Amino acid sequence: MPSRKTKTPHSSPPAKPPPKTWTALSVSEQFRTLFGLKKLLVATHREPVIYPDGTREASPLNQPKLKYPAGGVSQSLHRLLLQTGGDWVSLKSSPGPRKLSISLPGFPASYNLYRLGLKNTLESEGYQRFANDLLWPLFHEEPGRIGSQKEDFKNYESVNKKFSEKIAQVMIAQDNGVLWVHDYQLALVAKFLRSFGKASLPPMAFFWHIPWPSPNYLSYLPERRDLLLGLLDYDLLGFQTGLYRERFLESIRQEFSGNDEIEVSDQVIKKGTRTIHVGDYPIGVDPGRFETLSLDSIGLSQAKMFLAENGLAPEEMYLISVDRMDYTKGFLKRLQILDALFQQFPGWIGKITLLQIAPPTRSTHPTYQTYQKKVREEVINTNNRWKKRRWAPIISIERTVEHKILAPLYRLAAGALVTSTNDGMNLVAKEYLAAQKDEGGTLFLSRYTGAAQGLKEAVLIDPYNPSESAAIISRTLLEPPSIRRGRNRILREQISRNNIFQWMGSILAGIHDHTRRKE
Ligand code: ADQ
Repeated sequence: MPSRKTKTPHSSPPAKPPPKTWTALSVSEQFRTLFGLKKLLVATHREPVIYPDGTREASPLNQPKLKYPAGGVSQSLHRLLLQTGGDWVSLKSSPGPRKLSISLPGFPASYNLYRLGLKNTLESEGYQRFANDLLWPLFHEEPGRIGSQKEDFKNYESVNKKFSEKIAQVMIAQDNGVLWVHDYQLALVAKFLRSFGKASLPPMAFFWHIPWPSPNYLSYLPERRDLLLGLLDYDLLGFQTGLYRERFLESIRQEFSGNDEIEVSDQVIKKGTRTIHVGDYPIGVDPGRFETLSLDSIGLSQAKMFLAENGLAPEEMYLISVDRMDYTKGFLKRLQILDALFQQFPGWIGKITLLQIAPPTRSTHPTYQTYQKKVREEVINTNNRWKKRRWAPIISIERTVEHKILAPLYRLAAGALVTSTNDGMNLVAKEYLAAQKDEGGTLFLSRYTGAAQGLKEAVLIDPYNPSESAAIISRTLLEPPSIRRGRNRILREQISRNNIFQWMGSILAGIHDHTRRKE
């Protein structure tokens, strides 16, 4: 007879029919219905807070003011845990203590953040290299950018193991009802947790945020079987789209074709006595939050000030692009599209500007240094090629911009230019739509994003075909407003329905169903 502590929620009812529109509150209510008093445990590579530099250690009388990074996912999970309470394990990347209790005024609960410090620099560098110099380019189908070294997998394993040890400690103390691990940096956490031989583990869900490539790309990865088997140690595997899920299943079929222990069907993999649910759960944004921010009068005047400071007059037409300066976001392709636009349709010269908000990312990596240098050079070249009196076609801002200013910047833009050459989903596309209450702006969306697989009404462009993309952009910008509005209405309806809370709610319901089926 299992102890009360280790029992899975036998008596919990099935999930209620899903609400029409999910909210943070409905997910947290659903969580309570499904998991009772048990707590959610989240694990991510990156932490959801930034502890301020130079602050003395916290004490009850000296609570430092935490900052929050701009990322869409971490901030949504953060808000969910502030509704439900829970625990979170991630790497420590700013000063401050190893454990923080996170609370915010206006939210009913708080959660514990356990911050894992890596003392061994070589190990930490190897882990990051395996994740960012091998898995990242490979899974974005860019094998030419692979820069990892042979021993890096050992370090990747070792850091995943440390995560698992910390998670196991937290589970003992907190009696968590479900573990939810995120992304390609932490694929092996479940494998190590199982290897510790604990009699009972909570159901373990995993979400893969980046694309799953065509199976032939996996052959570049010597450790592909370890990675795939590691993933099969989770109970639920979530992918952004049906295409990525199918490719994952195909990878398993190809890699383990002669293995009688592994049986693959559409949504389920059987491995010995275990069943692994494999689903597609397209991630969304919190559209209400972006819409409200985009309409806020203070934010709007700050955004107008921001435009003026950067040389854009209020009546000037601009396209916006917002992404980390990563090669997968297609910065060079974007500049080629702009070139083609001015070449093919000279009427746009002096009439439209690209506002590119692009904080550098992974800047210590040589691949990124070279890429970012090239982007900067090409921005200068494009500006020199097309500038006219005081006007230049690109304003490039290399820093993060708070969402309260970003949302009105989205709203004021004539369009958003998303040019990724491969992207798991792309939240910026959905944030842009959420900010179009006036329904006036156009999303120009790369066909190589997960978002394009769901947002069928969007104006799709092909970053590998600059001249066709330029023609589409020119034509669409000249369309009557009624056409743009009609299109946006459908797209906005879609992102409202498939919002971030729906994503969370369906994954939590999926992992709960898994537990029920096991009983
Ligand atoms: P990312 O590659 O980081 O995410 P994306 O989905 O576009 O890409 O999300 C970026 C987030 O960071 C957005 O919320 C955006 O607002 C914010 N952001 C980016 N640049 C910013 C800036 N300059 N200032 C402020 N905020 C900025 C990974 C995958 C994606 C997948 C997400 C979520 O690569 O494919 O969509 O995870 O699963």
